Amino acid sequence: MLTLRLSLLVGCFLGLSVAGVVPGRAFDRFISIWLENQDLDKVVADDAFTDLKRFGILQTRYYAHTHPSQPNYLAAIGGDYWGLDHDEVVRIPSNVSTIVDLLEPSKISWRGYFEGIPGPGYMGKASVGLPDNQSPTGTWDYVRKHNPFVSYDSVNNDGSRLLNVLSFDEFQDDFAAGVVPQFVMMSPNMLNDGHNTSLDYATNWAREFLKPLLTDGAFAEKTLIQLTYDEAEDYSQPNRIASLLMGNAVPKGLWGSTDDTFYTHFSILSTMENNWGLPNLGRFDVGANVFKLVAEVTGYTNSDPPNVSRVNNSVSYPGPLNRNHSTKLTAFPPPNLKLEGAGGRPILKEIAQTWKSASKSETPYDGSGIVYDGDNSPIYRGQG
Ligand SMILES: *[C@@H]1O[C@H](CO)[C@@H](O)[C@H](O)[C@H]1NC(C)=O
Ligand SMILES: *[C@@H]1O[C@H](CO)[C@@H](O)[C@H](O)[C@H]1NC(C)=O
Ligand SMILES: *[C@@H]1O[C@H](CO)[C@@H](O)[C@H](O)[C@H]1NC(C)=O
Ligand SMILES: *[C@@H]1O[C@H](CO)[C@@H](O)[C@H](O)[C@H]1NC(C)=O
Ligand SMILES: CC(=O)N[C@H]1CO[C@H](CO)[C@@H](O)[C@@H]1O
Repeated sequence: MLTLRLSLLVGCFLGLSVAGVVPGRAFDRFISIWLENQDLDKVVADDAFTDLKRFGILQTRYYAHTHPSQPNYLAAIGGDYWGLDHDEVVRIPSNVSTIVDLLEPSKISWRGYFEGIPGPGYMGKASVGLPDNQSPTGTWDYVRKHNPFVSYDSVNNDGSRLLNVLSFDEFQDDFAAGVVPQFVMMSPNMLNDGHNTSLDYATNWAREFLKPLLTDGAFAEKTLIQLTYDEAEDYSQPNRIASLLMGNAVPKGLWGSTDDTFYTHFSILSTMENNWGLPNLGRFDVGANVFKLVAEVTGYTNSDPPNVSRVNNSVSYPGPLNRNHSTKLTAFPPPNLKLEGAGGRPILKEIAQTWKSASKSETPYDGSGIVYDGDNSPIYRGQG
């Protein structure tokens, strides 16, 4: 009798907690955790990373977009980095959409968590963390350049969206309460992410941080956890980074395996679109390969970009945020309104509406998956 009552109670509780979770085709939640500035070959030789690798899929052909950090973070949620080649404060106009615009109409919850951010939606360039939050030198350990959300006016002009840009303390609260949102991007502070420390400092931090997230029953829903790097360290080599997929959405049979599909941070967007059948942004999200463990479930076909042997991604291509005047373009390019993305859907209706007047304008986005960099600039063509 007591057992029955208990299980009824548990049933009710679970019923409540999962209400509102939008099921995905291969996972119900995605958490991407970003470390800083390491080359793939060094990361895979590291002890703590090797330890974690036993619980996940190592993506061996994952390329960051450019140097330095900031454009890589922006690319992962916006489908472009607009030629950005620096880490200073930037603002991207409100008519440029992000993953947030794709998730919200589908009622998929999201949050960004940034260690040491002094308050929700904080827009300052940097901040000293709280005393209990590791700031031994009293120097900056939260930095805006590792938080892409607040640079998009479509997020920072909207108070309710800013309230989703929180600290690691709030992540721990959400985790304890079983209410971590369905799309999460998080950056540790400048010490824990390895920026001001070292490769093994960051991987040891990551191993400790991930332990509770990887235990059985840590999440009630299928959760995919990505541990990735913003960019490689060596600017003279192609920008190849390590990315590891873990969590209870990874079948045990794939633990310790590798995935040799070609990816960039735009693949985060195409993977979300594919998993939840979302519309697209009409930018470089369209044509980016979908994480293989998802593509295999949905039947999505990945392919290498046509110029794969030339991919270098060490210098930013031209764009409105480039400070190199010879490669500066003035306008943010219009999205291509006519592409179908990995979600099997056209561009988001609201984006098409906003950019209607530019529907005849040329755009660099053609859905081909070609990778561009400073030595291989995007080509503007008619939409179609
Ligand atoms: C990290 O290094 C930067 C310089 O690259 C410095 O401005 C900042 O104060 C340092 N932060 C910490 C927490 O050491
Ligand atoms: C990649 O680009 C950088 C910067 O232009 C250059 O120094 C380097 O030689 C290139 N590497 C390769 C392998 O092409
Ligand atoms: C600026 O762009 C030009 C043309 O692409 C290139 O040759 C030059 O190396 C760039 N300078 C810097 C500082 O990136
Ligand atoms: C998008 O916003 C920019 C900056 O405010 C503006 O210059 C441009 O005309 C806008 N484009 C469209 C199609 O709304
Ligand atoms: C199809 C395509 O974009 N090819 C490009 C691949 O990259 C090289 C140089 O990086 C370009 O010269 C090609 O045009």
